Amino acid sequence: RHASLPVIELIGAPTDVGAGVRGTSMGPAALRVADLDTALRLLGFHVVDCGDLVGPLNPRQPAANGYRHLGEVHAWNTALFNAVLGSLSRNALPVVLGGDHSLAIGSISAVAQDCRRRGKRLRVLWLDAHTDFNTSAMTPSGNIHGMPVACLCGHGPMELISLSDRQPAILATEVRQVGIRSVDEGEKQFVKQTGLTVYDMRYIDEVGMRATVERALEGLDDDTHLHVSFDVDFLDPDIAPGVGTPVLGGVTYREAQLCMEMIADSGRLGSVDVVEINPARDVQNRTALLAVDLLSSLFGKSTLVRPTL
Ligand code: 5AB
Ligand code: MN
Ligand code: MN
Ligand code: MN
Repeated sequence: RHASLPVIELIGAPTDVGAGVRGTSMGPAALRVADLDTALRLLGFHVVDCGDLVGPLNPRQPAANGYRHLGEVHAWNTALFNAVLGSLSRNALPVVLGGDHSLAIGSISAVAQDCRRRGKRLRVLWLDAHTDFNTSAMTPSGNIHGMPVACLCGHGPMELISLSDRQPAILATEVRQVGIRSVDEGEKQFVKQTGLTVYDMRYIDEVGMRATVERALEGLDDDTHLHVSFDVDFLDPDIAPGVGTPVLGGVTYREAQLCMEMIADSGRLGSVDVVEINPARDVQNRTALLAVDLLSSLFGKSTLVRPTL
């Protein structure tokens, strides 16, 4: 292990209460079976597996007032908020093993609070097929995993927008979204109105992944904390079938590798969510194995010495 590298703390959050399709509660186990800890240790990191957080089971209720399982989502996010805040206060680098993407509300609320305490700037890189910018007024499903970015920006139920010490937890200008290809009608209007920076699949098609990630990471300085929220449905379902909400036309293996390598090169990575892996939809744990492969690149694994371009 290298003393200069941060300690990586793995925080399991085995829940699917924010999703419509069941099964992301098995995500942390799938990532452990795929040997995430070993992969990160091979890169020289000291890795501490903090085990799994505990929270309510999935009550399988329909949406009420535009939200499904609001109380349960709140309970999981409160536990995760505290765990991530603790990890950051130890100067560790927390990696949240989801779980559905509603967990980003708790993790990023904690990251934002820690940034304020340290006087750091925040950049959130949101890798996803979806913008996750719905509110109860526009959601087609009531599933809160479609709402975390809106909640973090202050648009959501009181219990989910007030986890951190400031409201809104983050500013829309701190977010960059990459890989987007499914946005609901009302959500689309709200994304535009808010001015979220979205690099959608068409953008990647037209300028390539390299220019896309360059722009998404533009303006990072020594004092910027970079949080990567990696929804595995960012990836094309042909290579990552184990997700609850697959969308055709996703990021290829090579594009994803380049994206992760460029983030590693930025040297600013401070925290990560790996969410929406659904082993119940997977084939021989392919999706978790792929996620581990990509996380290795995110944490600095490269094929050879980097050539000058
Ligand atoms: B994910 C949908 N927009 O709100 C909704 O996987 C899907 O965290 C949300 O990105 C997908 O229900 C949430 C149709
Ligand atoms: Mn192991
Ligand atoms: Mn998502
Ligand atoms: Mn998604």
